[in-house]
Amino acid sequence: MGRNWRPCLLKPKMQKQSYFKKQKALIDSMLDKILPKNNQRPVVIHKAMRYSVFPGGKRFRPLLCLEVNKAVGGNGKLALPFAAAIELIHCYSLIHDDLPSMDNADLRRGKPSCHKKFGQAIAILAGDALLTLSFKLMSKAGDNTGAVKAIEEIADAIGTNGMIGGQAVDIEKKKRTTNNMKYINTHKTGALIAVSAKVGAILGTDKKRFIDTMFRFGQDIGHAFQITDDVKDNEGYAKLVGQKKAKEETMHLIENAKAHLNIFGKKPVGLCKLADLIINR
Ligand code: GRG
Repeated sequence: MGRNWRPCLLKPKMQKQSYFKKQKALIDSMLDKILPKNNQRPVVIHKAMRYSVFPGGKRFRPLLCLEVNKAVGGNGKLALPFAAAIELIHCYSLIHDDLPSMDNADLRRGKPSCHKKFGQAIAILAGDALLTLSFKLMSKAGDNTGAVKAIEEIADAIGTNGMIGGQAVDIEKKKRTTNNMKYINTHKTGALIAVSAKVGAILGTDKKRFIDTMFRFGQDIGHAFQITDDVKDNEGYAKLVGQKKAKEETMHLIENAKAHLNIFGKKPVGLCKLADLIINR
C-alpha cells in the first residue's frame, strides 16, 4: 500500500495552489464582503472573526460545493454565497474545537488559535458570530426552493445529528470501538464535507439521481478526510486499526468516491483533484 499512498501525478503543492486559484479568490472575496470590517464596533469581536477566517486554509469545503455545482450544470451564482457560508461554519467549528475545554490547541493554521490571541470568551463569541453570519449569508439567496432546502440540509449536517453529534461522542471519550470511531469521523468531520457536495448539487440541479450521487461522493471523501487526519497524527481510527489498514480504507473510499463520478460520463477534473487532495494535503 505504501507505494500507492500518493497516487496523484501532480506535485502536492501544485495541486493545492494552482488549479483552484480563481475559485478561491471568489470565495475569499465573498467572505471579505460579508464579514464586518476590523474597525467596526465592537472592534474586538470583528477582529477575532476576521483573524479566524483569513488568510484561511485550503477552502476545501467551499471549493467542493462550487465544483459539484459546476459538475451538475449550475452556474455558481447561487452556490457561491453558500460556499462562503460553509467556510464560515468550518471556521467556527475550528475556533470552538481549539478551545481548552475541547481539543486545547494553541495553534491553528500556523498562528495562535483564536482563544490564545483573544481570550476564551471572545473566541467563543467569534465562533458563535461566524455561525450566525453564515445563516444570514445563506438567507440572502431568497425564497428559491433549492436555497431553502440547502439551508435545511446544512442545519441538519452541523447539528446534533451531524457535526456537533460527532464532536459530543468524541468528547465523551467512550471506549474506542471501530463503530464509535466511524460514527465520530463521519459526523464530526464528514457531515460538513458531505453536505458541501450535496448543497452544491441541490443548487445546480433538481435531478435527484445527481443530488444523491453527489451526496455519496461527499460522504466518501468526508470519511476519507478524517481517516487521513488520524493517520497523520496516528490517532483515533488509525491508532485503533493500525496505519496500514487505515490507509487502505482511505484509498478504498477515494476510489469509491471517484466511481460515483461515472454518473457524468467524463469525470469532472475539479472533483477528481479534490478527492486526490485529501491524501496529498
Ligand atoms: C466544536 C461544534 C464543534 C465542532 C467541532 C469539525 C470539528 C467539530 C472539529 C474539527 C476539528 C478537527 C481539527 C478535525 C480534524 C479534521 C481537520 C484536519 C480539520 C481541519 O480542516 P482542514 O484541513 O483545515 O480543511 P483548513 O485550515 O485547510 O481549513
